[in-house]
Amino acid sequence: SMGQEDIRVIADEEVKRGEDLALGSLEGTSSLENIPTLAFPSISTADFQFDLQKAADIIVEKVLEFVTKHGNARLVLVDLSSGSKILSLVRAKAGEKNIDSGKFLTFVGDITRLYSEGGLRCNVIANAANWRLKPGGGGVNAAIFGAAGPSLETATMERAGSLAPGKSVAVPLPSTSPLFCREGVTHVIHVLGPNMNPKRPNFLNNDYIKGGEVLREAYSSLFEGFASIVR
Ligand code: AR6
Repeated sequence: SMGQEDIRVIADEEVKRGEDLALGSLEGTSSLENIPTLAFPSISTADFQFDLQKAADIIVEKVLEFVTKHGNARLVLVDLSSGSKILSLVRAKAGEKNIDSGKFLTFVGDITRLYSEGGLRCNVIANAANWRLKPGGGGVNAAIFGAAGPSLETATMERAGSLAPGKSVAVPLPSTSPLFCREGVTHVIHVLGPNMNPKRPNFLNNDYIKGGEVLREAYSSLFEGFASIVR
Protein backbone atom coordinates (compact mmCIF):
# COMPACT_ATOMS: atom_id res chain seq x y z
CA SER A 1 0.00 0.00 0.00
CA MET A 2 1.07 3.58 -0.52
CA GLY A 3 2.61 5.42 2.34
CA GLN A 4 4.66 8.39 3.19
CA GLU A 5 8.28 7.74 4.00
CA ASP A 6 9.57 11.07 5.11
CA ILE A 7 13.12 11.51 6.11
CA ARG A 8 11.95 12.59 9.50
CA VAL A 9 8.68 11.85 11.20
CA ILE A 10 6.38 14.56 10.00
CA ALA A 11 2.99 13.10 9.28
CA ASP A 12 2.23 15.02 6.14
CA GLU A 13 -0.94 13.15 5.39
CA GLU A 14 -2.31 13.88 8.84
CA VAL A 15 -1.37 17.49 8.47
CA LYS A 16 -3.16 17.64 5.16
CA ARG A 17 -6.32 15.95 6.38
CA GLY A 18 -6.25 18.14 9.44
CA GLU A 19 -7.06 15.18 11.67
CA ASP A 20 -4.61 16.16 14.32
CA LEU A 21 -5.34 19.64 15.58
CA ALA A 22 -2.10 19.73 17.53
CA LEU A 23 -0.29 19.75 14.22
CA GLY A 24 -2.20 22.89 13.31
CA SER A 25 0.33 24.82 15.31
CA LEU A 26 3.10 23.81 12.94
CA GLU A 27 4.22 26.83 11.04
CA GLY A 28 2.95 26.91 7.49
CA THR A 29 0.77 23.85 7.96
CA SER A 30 -2.07 25.05 5.80
CA SER A 31 0.32 26.02 3.02
CA LEU A 32 1.85 22.54 2.94
CA GLU A 33 -0.92 21.29 0.70
CA ASN A 34 -0.52 24.09 -1.79
CA ILE A 35 3.23 24.27 -1.93
CA PRO A 36 4.36 23.70 -5.54
CA THR A 37 5.54 20.11 -5.67
CA LEU A 38 7.59 18.11 -8.15
CA ALA A 39 7.40 14.32 -7.95
CA PHE A 40 10.24 12.54 -9.72
CA PRO A 41 11.44 8.99 -10.23
CA SER A 42 15.08 8.02 -9.84
CA ILE A 43 16.39 8.78 -13.33
CA SER A 44 18.42 6.02 -15.07
CA THR A 45 18.55 3.53 -12.20
CA ALA A 46 16.30 0.78 -13.56
CA ASP A 47 16.22 0.11 -17.29
CA PHE A 48 19.31 2.32 -17.82
CA GLN A 49 21.23 0.41 -15.08
CA PHE A 50 23.01 3.36 -13.44
CA ASP A 51 24.76 2.47 -10.15
CA LEU A 52 22.40 3.08 -7.22
CA GLN A 53 24.98 4.41 -4.74
CA LYS A 54 26.33 6.88 -7.25
CA ALA A 55 22.83 7.92 -8.29
CA ALA A 56 21.80 8.42 -4.64
CA ASP A 57 24.79 10.73 -4.06
CA ILE A 58 23.86 12.78 -7.10
CA ILE A 59 20.17 13.00 -6.18
CA VAL A 60 20.98 14.26 -2.68
CA GLU A 61 23.56 16.74 -4.02
CA LYS A 62 21.11 18.16 -6.54
CA VAL A 63 18.16 18.21 -4.15
CA LEU A 64 20.24 20.07 -1.56
CA GLU A 65 21.24 22.61 -4.20
CA PHE A 66 17.59 23.12 -5.13
CA VAL A 67 16.11 23.40 -1.64
CA THR A 68 18.84 25.84 -0.61
CA LYS A 69 17.95 28.08 -3.53
CA HIS A 70 14.15 27.83 -3.62
CA GLY A 71 12.05 28.55 -0.57
CA ASN A 72 8.54 27.85 -1.70
CA ALA A 73 8.74 24.52 -3.51
CA ARG A 74 8.93 20.87 -2.60
CA LEU A 75 10.59 17.85 -4.18
CA VAL A 76 9.40 14.26 -3.80
CA LEU A 77 11.40 11.22 -4.90
CA VAL A 78 8.99 8.41 -5.78
CA ASP A 79 9.36 4.69 -6.29
CA LEU A 80 6.90 1.84 -6.56
CA SER A 81 7.91 -0.39 -3.69
CA SER A 82 8.58 0.09 0.00
CA GLY A 83 11.64 -2.13 -0.51
CA SER A 84 13.09 0.34 -3.00
CA LYS A 85 16.86 0.40 -2.62
CA ILE A 86 17.23 3.85 -4.13
CA LEU A 87 14.66 5.32 -1.70
CA SER A 88 16.52 3.88 1.32
CA LEU A 89 19.88 5.09 0.06
CA VAL A 90 18.58 8.59 -0.61
CA ARG A 91 16.71 8.76 2.71
CA ALA A 92 19.88 7.84 4.59
CA LYS A 93 22.07 10.34 2.72
CA ALA A 94 19.47 13.12 2.94
CA GLY A 95 19.25 12.51 6.68
CA GLU A 96 23.02 12.89 7.03
CA LYS A 97 22.84 16.24 5.27
CA ASN A 98 19.88 17.39 7.37
CA ILE A 99 17.79 18.27 4.35
CA ASP A 100 14.56 19.99 5.43
CA SER A 101 11.92 17.24 5.50
CA GLY A 102 9.23 19.75 4.55
CA LYS A 103 11.01 20.47 1.29
CA PHE A 104 12.17 17.02 0.34
CA LEU A 105 10.55 13.68 0.95
CA THR A 106 10.56 10.19 -0.40
CA PHE A 107 7.28 8.51 -1.21
CA VAL A 108 6.21 4.99 -2.09
CA GLY A 109 3.59 4.80 -4.80
CA ASP A 110 2.75 4.95 -8.47
CA ILE A 111 3.75 8.36 -9.81
CA THR A 112 0.58 8.41 -11.93
CA ARG A 113 -1.65 7.97 -8.84
CA LEU A 114 -0.03 10.07 -6.15
CA TYR A 115 -3.16 12.05 -5.29
CA SER A 116 -5.90 9.50 -5.97
CA GLU A 117 -4.18 6.67 -4.13
CA GLY A 118 -1.64 8.40 -1.92
CA GLY A 119 -3.32 11.69 -1.03
CA LEU A 120 -0.19 13.56 -2.12
CA ARG A 121 -0.70 16.61 -4.31
CA CYS A 122 2.01 17.09 -6.92
CA ASN A 123 1.41 19.64 -9.64
CA VAL A 124 4.41 18.56 -11.70
CA ILE A 125 5.75 15.06 -12.33
CA ALA A 126 8.96 14.00 -14.03
CA ASN A 127 9.32 11.18 -16.51
CA ALA A 128 12.45 9.08 -17.11
CA ALA A 129 11.98 9.31 -20.85
CA ASN A 130 13.58 7.76 -23.93
CA TRP A 131 15.35 9.91 -26.53
CA ARG A 132 12.45 9.68 -28.98
CA LEU A 133 10.00 10.95 -26.36
CA LYS A 134 7.69 8.12 -27.28
CA PRO A 135 5.23 6.06 -25.20
CA GLY A 136 5.95 2.47 -24.27
CA GLY A 137 9.28 0.86 -23.47
CA GLY A 138 8.29 -0.09 -19.94
CA GLY A 139 9.19 1.58 -16.66
CA VAL A 140 7.87 4.93 -15.58
CA ASN A 141 7.75 6.17 -19.20
CA ALA A 142 5.13 3.59 -20.17
CA ALA A 143 3.19 4.29 -16.96
CA ILE A 144 3.08 8.07 -17.47
CA PHE A 145 2.20 8.00 -21.18
CA GLY A 146 -0.37 5.30 -20.46
CA ALA A 147 -2.03 7.22 -17.63
CA ALA A 148 -1.94 10.59 -19.40
CA GLY A 149 -3.61 9.31 -22.57
CA PRO A 150 -2.76 10.20 -26.18
CA SER A 151 -2.92 13.95 -25.58
CA LEU A 152 0.46 13.80 -23.80
CA GLU A 153 2.15 12.44 -26.90
CA THR A 154 0.66 15.22 -29.03
CA ALA A 155 1.56 17.93 -26.51
CA THR A 156 5.08 16.52 -26.21
CA MET A 157 5.67 16.53 -29.96
CA GLU A 158 4.61 20.19 -30.09
CA ARG A 159 7.50 20.96 -27.74
CA ALA A 160 10.30 18.67 -28.90
CA GLY A 161 10.94 15.83 -31.32
CA SER A 162 13.73 14.19 -29.36
CA LEU A 163 15.94 14.63 -26.32
CA ALA A 164 19.71 14.43 -25.78
CA PRO A 165 21.06 12.73 -22.62
CA GLY A 166 21.10 15.18 -19.69
CA LYS A 167 18.32 17.33 -21.16
CA SER A 168 14.69 17.80 -20.24
CA VAL A 169 11.55 19.26 -21.74
CA ALA A 170 8.53 20.53 -19.80
CA VAL A 171 5.14 19.75 -21.34
CA PRO A 172 1.88 21.36 -20.17
CA LEU A 173 -0.80 18.67 -19.81
CA PRO A 174 -4.07 19.24 -21.63
CA SER A 175 -6.84 19.67 -19.05
CA THR A 176 -8.65 16.68 -20.57
CA SER A 177 -5.87 14.31 -19.56
CA PRO A 178 -6.76 11.97 -16.67
CA LEU A 179 -3.48 12.93 -15.04
CA PHE A 180 -4.72 16.52 -14.98
CA CYS A 181 -8.34 15.89 -13.93
CA ARG A 182 -7.79 13.03 -11.50
CA GLU A 183 -4.34 13.78 -10.11
CA GLY A 184 -4.08 17.56 -10.48
CA VAL A 185 -0.88 17.32 -12.52
CA THR A 186 -0.43 20.37 -14.77
CA HIS A 187 2.94 19.52 -16.32
CA VAL A 188 5.06 16.52 -17.18
CA ILE A 189 8.79 17.12 -17.45
CA HIS A 190 10.50 14.50 -19.61
CA VAL A 191 14.12 13.88 -18.66
CA LEU A 192 16.64 11.74 -20.50
CA GLY A 193 19.27 10.30 -18.19
CA PRO A 194 22.59 8.61 -18.95
CA ASN A 195 22.31 5.03 -20.19
CA MET A 196 24.50 2.22 -18.83
CA ASN A 197 22.52 -0.55 -20.52
CA PRO A 198 24.34 -2.00 -23.58
CA LYS A 199 20.97 -2.78 -25.16
CA ARG A 200 19.84 0.87 -25.22
CA PRO A 201 20.99 3.85 -27.33
CA ASN A 202 23.93 6.04 -26.18
CA PHE A 203 25.42 3.28 -24.04
CA LEU A 204 28.16 4.77 -21.83
CA ASN A 205 30.07 1.51 -21.36
CA ASN A 206 30.60 1.92 -17.60
CA ASP A 207 32.02 5.44 -18.00
CA TYR A 208 30.89 6.91 -14.68
CA ILE A 209 32.83 10.12 -15.21
CA LYS A 210 30.65 10.95 -18.17
CA GLY A 211 27.65 9.16 -16.63
CA GLY A 212 27.86 11.23 -13.44
CA GLU A 213 28.13 14.45 -15.43
CA VAL A 214 25.11 13.58 -17.51
CA LEU A 215 23.02 12.54 -14.48
CA ARG A 216 23.89 15.82 -12.71
CA GLU A 217 22.98 17.74 -15.82
CA ALA A 218 19.69 15.82 -16.04
CA TYR A 219 18.68 16.74 -12.49
CA SER A 220 19.78 20.37 -12.92
CA SER A 221 17.72 20.61 -16.06
CA LEU A 222 14.72 18.94 -14.39
CA PHE A 223 14.80 21.13 -11.28
CA GLU A 224 15.32 24.32 -13.32
CA GLY A 225 12.40 23.31 -15.53
CA PHE A 226 10.26 22.85 -12.41
CA ALA A 227 11.41 26.20 -10.98
CA SER A 228 10.48 28.04 -14.14
CA ILE A 229 7.00 26.48 -14.15
CA VAL A 230 6.20 27.50 -10.58
CA ARG A 231 8.00 30.85 -10.60
N1 AR6 B 1 5.80 5.12 -10.45
C1 AR6 B 1 6.89 5.47 -9.74
N2 AR6 B 1 8.13 5.02 -10.03
C2 AR6 B 1 8.26 4.15 -11.04
C3 AR6 B 1 7.14 3.71 -11.83
C4 AR6 B 1 5.86 4.25 -11.48
N3 AR6 B 1 4.75 3.94 -12.15
N4 AR6 B 1 7.61 2.85 -12.77
C5 AR6 B 1 8.93 2.73 -12.59
N5 AR6 B 1 9.34 3.49 -11.54
P1 AR6 B 1 12.93 3.35 -15.48
P2 AR6 B 1 15.39 4.55 -16.57
C6 AR6 B 1 10.71 3.72 -11.03
O1 AR6 B 1 13.37 2.00 -15.90
O2 AR6 B 1 16.26 3.62 -15.78
C7 AR6 B 1 12.02 3.26 -20.34
O3 AR6 B 1 11.68 2.15 -21.08
C8 AR6 B 1 11.69 2.58 -11.13
O4 AR6 B 1 11.55 1.66 -10.04
O5 AR6 B 1 11.53 3.73 -15.77
O6 AR6 B 1 15.75 6.01 -16.62
C9 AR6 B 1 12.22 4.51 -21.18
O7 AR6 B 1 11.50 4.44 -22.40
C10 AR6 B 1 13.01 3.32 -11.08
O8 AR6 B 1 13.33 3.63 -9.72
O9 AR6 B 1 13.85 4.52 -16.13
C11 AR6 B 1 13.72 4.58 -21.37
O10 AR6 B 1 14.09 3.93 -22.57
C12 AR6 B 1 12.72 4.62 -11.81
O11 AR6 B 1 11.29 4.71 -11.87
C13 AR6 B 1 14.30 3.83 -20.19
O12 AR6 B 1 13.25 2.99 -19.69
C14 AR6 B 1 13.29 4.73 -13.23
O13 AR6 B 1 13.18 3.48 -13.90
C15 AR6 B 1 14.74 4.75 -19.08
O14 AR6 B 1 15.35 4.00 -18.07
